[in-house]
Amino acid sequence: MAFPLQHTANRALLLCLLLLQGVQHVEGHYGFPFLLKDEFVSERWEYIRPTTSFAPNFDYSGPDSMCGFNATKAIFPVKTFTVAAGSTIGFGVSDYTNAADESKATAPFQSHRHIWHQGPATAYMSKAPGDLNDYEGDGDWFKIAAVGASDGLTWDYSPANLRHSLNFTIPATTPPGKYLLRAEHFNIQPDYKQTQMYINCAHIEVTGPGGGNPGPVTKFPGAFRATDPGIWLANALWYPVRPVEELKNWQGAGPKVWTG
Ligand SMILES: *[C@@H]1O[C@H](CO)[C@@H](O)[C@H](O)[C@H]1NC(C)=O
Ligand SMILES: *[C@@H]1O[C@H](CO)[C@@H](O)[C@H](O)[C@H]1NC(C)=O
Ligand SMILES: [Cu+2]
Repeated sequence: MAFPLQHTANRALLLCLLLLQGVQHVEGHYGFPFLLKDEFVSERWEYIRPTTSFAPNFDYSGPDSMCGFNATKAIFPVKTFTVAAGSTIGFGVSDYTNAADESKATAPFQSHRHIWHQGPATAYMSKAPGDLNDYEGDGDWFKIAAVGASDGLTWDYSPANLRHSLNFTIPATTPPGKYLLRAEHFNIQPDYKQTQMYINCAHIEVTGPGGGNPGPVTKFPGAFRATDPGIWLANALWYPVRPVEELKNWQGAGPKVWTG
């Protein structure tokens, strides 16, 4: 569940959503086990490196900050999705299943599900020297997206917008090769070390002419800390949100976005 403070402030919205959707959504946590591209919808854990839990991740500086819980190594091999540089792919959301270990769940994508918490999203990429299933993500990472609040009022990814996926565009000049693509949604909190992270990584092979020189680069763990501006916002906004440039121009922590 989210934190009581937020639930108090969000009670009207929450009640409204629960009434609309029945009671399945009482838990609020989620993961991104599906890969979406145009009309294509993957199976669960077909291209996404499995994680064992969809609980909120507070491990900002540990190994699980890379690709989620127990995903430093591939728990089991997944396929690599081929995508042309310049195109957009999505990470489809799933609520908790009833599996004790989420990597064992098999239920298909449900497009009426949506990302439950409000907050920004980021994406990073790291090129694998060989097979992605053998890659532990210890190479360089660069950031390709930071999605905040484009209207300066509400996070683009908020329950009110009923988004079923996090969508990111692979920069057009990304050098061809095999990459871990790390997607992250934050439930930003005003309290130190209370921001929730929801992270998954896809295995992708980028095709195209390349030509870009991605950077600046960073490492996982280590790209950002719980204390960094943008991870913990002392003035984090609840509903109703107010317009502040800080929110509109949210860039998150970690390196600057490389757009190719
Ligand atoms: C995200 O991408 C998926 C798959 O291409 C698409 O179905 C969905 O409409 C996209 N969402 C947004 C908000 O663009
Ligand atoms: C990570 O995997 C271990 C071993 O399977 C398991 O005991 C632990 O609960 C997992 N961690 C999470 C957060 O799911
Ligand atoms: Cu929650």
